[in-house]
Amino acid sequence: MAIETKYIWMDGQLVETERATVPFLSPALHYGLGVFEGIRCYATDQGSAVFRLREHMERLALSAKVFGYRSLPYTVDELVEATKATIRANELKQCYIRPLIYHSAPNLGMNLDAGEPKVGIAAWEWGAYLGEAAIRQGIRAHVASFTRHHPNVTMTKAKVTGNYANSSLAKTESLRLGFDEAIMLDPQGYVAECTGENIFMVRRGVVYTPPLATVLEGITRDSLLTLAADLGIEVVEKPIGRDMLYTADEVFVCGTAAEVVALREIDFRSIGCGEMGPVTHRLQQAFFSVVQGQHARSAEWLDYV
Ligand code: PPE
Repeated sequence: MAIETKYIWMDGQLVETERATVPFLSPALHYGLGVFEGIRCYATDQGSAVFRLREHMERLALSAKVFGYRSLPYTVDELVEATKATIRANELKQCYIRPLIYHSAPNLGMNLDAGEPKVGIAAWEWGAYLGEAAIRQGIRAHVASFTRHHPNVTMTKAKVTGNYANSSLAKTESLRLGFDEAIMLDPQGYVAECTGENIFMVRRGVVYTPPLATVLEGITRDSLLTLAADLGIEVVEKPIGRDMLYTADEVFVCGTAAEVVALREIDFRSIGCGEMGPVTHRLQQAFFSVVQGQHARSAEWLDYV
């Protein structure tokens, strides 16, 4: 189904979607030169609220810095306000938000200094990323034959558009093999992350997740670590081998688009009892309670539109 949205914010103006276009001869398109964010806005009893909006826009600015831009045409505060204006203009109660900084230049070329960053923000209704059933029942994953980025090849802290060719290779392979998602190993062979989610495992009540060196610093990941601490669940960040996933009691993934989803099977091995485990369930419930405005952390993490 095509994305339905009326207006897209393009460099300071709300433009009708049909007119929000980028030239074919754009270096962003040819070389994957851009950085982006994925953000969600939820309907709550007090109105629409964006989850950790400021942190997402701060990460966007940091992605641009890692990528090599020396300055941006907008401040984080301006991008926060532009996001809210986009949601209001499209009369959305809940939505997914996609800010994109893309490289624009008079000529094709890879030198960032020969062009300038342009900014767009789109918002549209986007349901459960891995399907409604995934949230309740979990999904089946495989370990991808493609390796996740080496931090000195294409860095993992920046959400660079071109980096997602790597995710696309793994995701397409996974779906063609009949799985729902791909687990990617880092260049050393340790578990890194999925194509668009961070990964966790649970063993004897303790939650383990790979350290940040080779994965995206996920905002949902950070939120779950905080919620786990609030619930008195111990969390350890350490390198994880793929067989540690096979022998875990529970494995789950999280991300803005995916939210919190259990992996009930990996590489044809059922994980734990083969369905969402109790720790995953507690964290998933806490997460949804936060984004629906019903949790002690809601006030801190929700930004009302
Ligand atoms: N790792 C990767 C590689 C990643 O792309 C995401 C977000 C995460 C971890 C989780 O980060 P966070 O959203 O801050 O918790 N993936 C975004 C894009 C997904 C897409 O298909 O596009 C997202 O979830 O919005």
